[in-house]
Amino acid sequence: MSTREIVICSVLPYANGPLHLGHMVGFLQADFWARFLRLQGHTVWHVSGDDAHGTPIMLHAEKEGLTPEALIAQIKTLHERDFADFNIGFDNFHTTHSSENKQLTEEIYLRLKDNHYIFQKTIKQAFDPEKNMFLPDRYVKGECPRCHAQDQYGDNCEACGATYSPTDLINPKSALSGATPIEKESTHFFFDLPQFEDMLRTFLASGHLQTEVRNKLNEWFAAGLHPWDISRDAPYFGFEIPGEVDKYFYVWLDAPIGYMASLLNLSLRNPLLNFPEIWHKDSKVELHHFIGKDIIYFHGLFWPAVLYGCGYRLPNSIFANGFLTINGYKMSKSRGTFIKARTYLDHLNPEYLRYYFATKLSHNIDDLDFHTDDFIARVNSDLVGKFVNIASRCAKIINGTFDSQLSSSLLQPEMFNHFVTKGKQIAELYEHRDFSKAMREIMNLADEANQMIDAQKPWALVKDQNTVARAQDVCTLALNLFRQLMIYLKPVLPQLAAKSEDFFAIAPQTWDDSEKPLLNHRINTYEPLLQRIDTLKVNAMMDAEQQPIPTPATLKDAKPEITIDDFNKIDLRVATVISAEAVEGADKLIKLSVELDGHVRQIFAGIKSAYAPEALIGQQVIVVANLKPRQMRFGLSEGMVLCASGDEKLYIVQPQQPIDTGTVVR
Ligand code: B3M
Ligand code: ZN
Repeated sequence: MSTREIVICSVLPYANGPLHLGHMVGFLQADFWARFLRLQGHTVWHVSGDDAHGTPIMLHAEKEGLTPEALIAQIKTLHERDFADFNIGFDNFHTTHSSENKQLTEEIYLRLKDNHYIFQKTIKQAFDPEKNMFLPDRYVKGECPRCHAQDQYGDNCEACGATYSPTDLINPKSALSGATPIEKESTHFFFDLPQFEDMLRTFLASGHLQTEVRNKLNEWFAAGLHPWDISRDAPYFGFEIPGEVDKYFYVWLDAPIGYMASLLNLSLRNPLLNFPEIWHKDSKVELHHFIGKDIIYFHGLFWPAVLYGCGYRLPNSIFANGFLTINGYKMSKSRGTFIKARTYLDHLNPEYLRYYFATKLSHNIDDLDFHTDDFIARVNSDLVGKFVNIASRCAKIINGTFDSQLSSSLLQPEMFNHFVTKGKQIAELYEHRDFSKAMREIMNLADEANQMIDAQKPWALVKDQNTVARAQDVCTLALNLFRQLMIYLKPVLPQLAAKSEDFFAIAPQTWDDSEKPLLNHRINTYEPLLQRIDTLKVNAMMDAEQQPIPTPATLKDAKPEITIDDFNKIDLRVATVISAEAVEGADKLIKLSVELDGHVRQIFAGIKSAYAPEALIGQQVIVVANLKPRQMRFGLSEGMVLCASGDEKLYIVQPQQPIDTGTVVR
């Protein structure tokens, strides 16, 4: 087999906050692939880095009282720690705010300019006169011009889906200062994407994209390609455009160049990596991108066009993944489904998640669900119940009865060879990034190994002098099958594989080692390789992300907290107002007679500012029926009418008629 040189670029996460489990989907999938290819003997360079520029990061730093440089340095440390603890084996994790990226971005810009792919145009944009800056679309809010929903962003309406520009909003406001934005002109630099249409269509047809990705790109072709604004005005956190004043490169121009920068930075330390050769038009080095499905436009159109416009090579593939939901819900902080990578690591072994994602990842861009019950069941049943079980059942016999010595021949070589043959299929599934199918094949083989052990019953064979030798052969076969499966799982479970290699007292295995049996060899004493997932730990992880319910104390003019027992003392009843009149000498009071359960009661209510007495007659209200009657200056008040305040106004609380359950469809 000829070896390949392969560059894998994992998406660059924004240096604007912690990583969450949704991020890990793409990184883990790229890591599985990288580790698989390395096991196959190929040379792999897996790189990523933080995406450090742009307005949100600048404003975030400002809010924290930090320089953007300090913020992105802090976040990079956190990101790197999360990656290391999830065993994501990057060859380099760099940052777009680096000298390499500045140099490359400037070079690329100048090349594109020389090649007439850049033009200038004066455009009008929303400008915040208080903050003294141009406002990105997301920082202008106002009323949707189509459906009139309030508080919509400047680029599209979440209520009706309309897309527009911030200047179309009715009554627009700056989300930063609340000021009404003005329109201001500014000269911007545009990358002339439409010039690349033919080349992009050819790229698209090249067959290295997932069907869904290709369909998306085709939609964009149909809608027509537009020039791309690659500049932003000061203040901005990014690289200044050479030769211009107060103009910066838009974060999305220098972000993908960050892949190159990460490789360039790595090449400074690693002489085996030939940086110019990677980017050469006729490069033999493979280039693969792993991205989220929300950024296909940038990677499927802009990035290949930028590379091509500079005379560089194109990517071999752009592999997009879907989003992660948690127990069926979108990730949301308020719902407690925003699970940070660190929170997971605080409670659970990273290999559980690595395996679980592997069982869910296929070749398409469908969303995947982290379902906690399913997660626990899958990992416990597959990894502990099937896979590790093979070793634990047989290792103890070899350790205890045979002085840890494996037999010198295989009991059923055909079974071992069958696993070799299956290994080739599994390798193909890995190659095509069909991880879930690969996991299924591996677990089918684990079932076969367990069935063989069940049929042979080594624990019984070992008790009889006439069969004891066979027990050693059965366990030797079983442990060899386990070792093959361990190699097949190694891209996904590097830690478990390393522990197993220690147990076998063998060097780190490569894929090919699965074809050679391990015989006449002394193994180490078996130690449990993996614990079952403890449900309590999963619950603790979920609890850790629950947002505290706002206590009444955080409300304006709040009263002290009461318990449910306090509340249960209150007897609430529906009553009907039968008469209502103003009280002479009291500005706020209305004297009400209400009918409650066949009795009439008199209640004085301080609601005159909000209601005309006559409007209340015939209305249903809710009364605190067990309030101790109070003698007031104007008479006895025998209860209280429930009112609530909201929007600075006062409202009486009224019962809503129950739904007729006979017509409810469930
Ligand atoms: N930082 C968006 C994201 O994290 C952006 C990707 C850049 S990749 C060059 O999904
Ligand atoms: Zn709308």
